[in-house]
Amino acid sequence: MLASVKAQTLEESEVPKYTLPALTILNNGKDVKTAKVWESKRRDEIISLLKNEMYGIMPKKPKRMVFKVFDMDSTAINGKATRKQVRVIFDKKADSIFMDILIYIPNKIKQPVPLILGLNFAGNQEALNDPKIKITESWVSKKSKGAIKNKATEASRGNAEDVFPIERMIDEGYAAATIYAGDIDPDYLDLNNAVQSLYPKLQNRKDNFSTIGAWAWGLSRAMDYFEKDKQVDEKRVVLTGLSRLGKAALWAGALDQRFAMVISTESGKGGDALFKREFGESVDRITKVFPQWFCLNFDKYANNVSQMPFDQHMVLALVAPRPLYIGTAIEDLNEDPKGEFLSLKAAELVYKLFGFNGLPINQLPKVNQPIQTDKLGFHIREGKHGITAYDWHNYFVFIKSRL
Ligand code: GTR
Repeated sequence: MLASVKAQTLEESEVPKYTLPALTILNNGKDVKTAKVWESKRRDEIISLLKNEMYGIMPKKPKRMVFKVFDMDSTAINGKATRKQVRVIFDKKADSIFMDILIYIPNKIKQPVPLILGLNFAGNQEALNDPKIKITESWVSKKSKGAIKNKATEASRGNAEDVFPIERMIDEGYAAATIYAGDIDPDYLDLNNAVQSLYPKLQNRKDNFSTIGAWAWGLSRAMDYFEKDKQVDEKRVVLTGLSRLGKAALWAGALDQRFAMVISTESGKGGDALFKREFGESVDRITKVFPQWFCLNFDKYANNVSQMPFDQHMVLALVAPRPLYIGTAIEDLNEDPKGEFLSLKAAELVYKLFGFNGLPINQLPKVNQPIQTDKLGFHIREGKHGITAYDWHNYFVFIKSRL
């Protein structure tokens, strides 16, 4: 049984007074006045704070990693695309630990093509109703549609076509790639299994990389592959993610500057929303319901949010000066839409250091009124937690003029 969880605030009037940790003051107390000092000094300070206290430290790029293209078919999606499936074995001496990248590349484009990447919740076979996609053999949640005893089945093919619209991406001239998050690290409490088992020296450390950290690490390994794939323009890779996978996309995009753009949908606490508002999902809940997501050091903030020396505006600021879009929904109170907006609003300071615009407003915008500046995007749509055609419409507008 789960230990009792502190009640969650859904009343704006109960939001405590808080001060966000400063983005542009160095640990030695000096102001960061230029993008150069941000890049050369403050960025690293913030990254080590977030690694130590929240997401865990991360291993470097593995030396013995191998990529095996085990499927290639130029007749996919009615001849519009080439499907590739690539197995990434992180360490050739431990080949039972791998992730499979599913990639579709538009056939009409002959030069290296920009790509949209996102993790998926229950196996690559969910991404498109294409019988040639390998069904994941990794653990999947029992809640996944079609899962039997934590294994994916044929019944799950194409379940998530709306979440990550591959055919639309192909039609718009982008390659699409997806990876099952659970190939990298299954979403249950075991901080030493899957990819973490490759790094025994990190085990039992309070700053060992967590599940969200592992997913982010896996996204960077996908980028290692794209750098080698001549059909992909690795300088134009957009990272996307919904909800917990948005948390991972943001963290990967924050750390790995090879990603050209990040789009996060309703990633909430541990993603784009401010913890210090203490509105919606609490740190107490997230550390008890999902103890695998963050490193053990993070648990000490469960009922101690005011003492946190960091908050999520720092993660967003690390994406600067690259384009960043946050999408949310009015009924998704668990993720705290206002806290998602205010987090982006706080992060704009760093975009301004680089000479780019901040958001033209100070308050959460009205529903269905998207804002797009030179580098930032935000919308709050009507409806519940999830991702809709409306979200994707706005993302494509943003991507087209900024990638
Ligand atoms: C919820 C969790 C959120 C969000 C979401 C999801 O239960 O409270 O932080 O990540 O799951 O991933 O669907």
